[in-house]
Amino acid sequence: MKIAKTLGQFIIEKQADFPYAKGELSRLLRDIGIAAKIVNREVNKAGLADILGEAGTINVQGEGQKKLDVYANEQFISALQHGGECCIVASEENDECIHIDSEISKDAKYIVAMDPLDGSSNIDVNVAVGTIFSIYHRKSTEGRATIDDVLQRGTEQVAAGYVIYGSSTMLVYTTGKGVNGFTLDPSIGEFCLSHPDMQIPKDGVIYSINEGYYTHFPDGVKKYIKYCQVEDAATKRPYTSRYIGSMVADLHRNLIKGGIFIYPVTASTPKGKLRLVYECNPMAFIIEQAGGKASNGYQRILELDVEQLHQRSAIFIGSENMVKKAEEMMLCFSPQQ
Ligand code: P6P
Repeated sequence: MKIAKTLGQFIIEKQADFPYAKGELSRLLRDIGIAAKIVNREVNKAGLADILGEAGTINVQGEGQKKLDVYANEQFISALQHGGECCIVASEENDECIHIDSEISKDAKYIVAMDPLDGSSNIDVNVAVGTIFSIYHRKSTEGRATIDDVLQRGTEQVAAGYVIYGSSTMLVYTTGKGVNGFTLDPSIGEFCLSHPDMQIPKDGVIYSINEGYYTHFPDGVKKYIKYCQVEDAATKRPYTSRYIGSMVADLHRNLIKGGIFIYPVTASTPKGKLRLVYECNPMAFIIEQAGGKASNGYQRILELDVEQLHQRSAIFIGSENMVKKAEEMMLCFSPQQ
């Protein structure tokens, strides 16, 4: 029986893709993979261990932190602190960036921005959750890394990926040369290449949006939703509505099957809900590398100016032709102010 290539073997094999790297990015991706396996172990037994429920703390977003949120955040930060390749970490769970000043990291040149456990409100009901990460080179190699090293445009990403803790646990990532997916084989404790060269279909029949906020959506979004619901055999409409409420799970499904995910601005989230630095930018990098499209309804996500660590953005992301159609509706019915 042919053994699938492990994440570690694949990373080393692709080392040649980074002519200037001397293995640092490979080691950084390895460190993230290790933390993902540790978090996976706790997520998979969440119902058994005393790790469900509220941690009794509030994160910078003002959201109640689940115990697994806090645990996942600690595990990824620890892996990055001990791996020696990362000089500063930005996390959804922390108000400020975390500097890594250890001796082992003194020459570290990578920045990591992450959402350690996205969709955590779904943990207690056993719905798939995920980790999202984004990797940059530090802009200057002089002195200590600063917030300016973190606030870079999405186009500057060196790598991005996500882990989905679902019916199986997968790590999907890109370094700008396509997207590859690895499934965790618990029998050997390794992520194994299961989805080489992932491509999102140019068209899809799934639209993913929280229609509970319909009355608060911009007219362009309302028009697009109605477009999805109109009977038209030639374009395979009406489309199917699928919304898990876990960005990683919704986008992973659309990456494989085709589809569009929309989280627009609403009355209560006038700048959008999802965070640009550690949710929208990494997912946009991945989806574009898989042949899809990602915008805020008007501008390419990866080209948006990044001014604040926890800044939010609207996001229209997925199959290229579906995003283009939604953008047409936005241009027509909700022109950018
Ligand atoms: P709503 C989870 O809290 C999250 O950040 C994303 O994973 C998800 O897509 C979105 O929020 C769901 O938000 O308002 O539909 O519950």
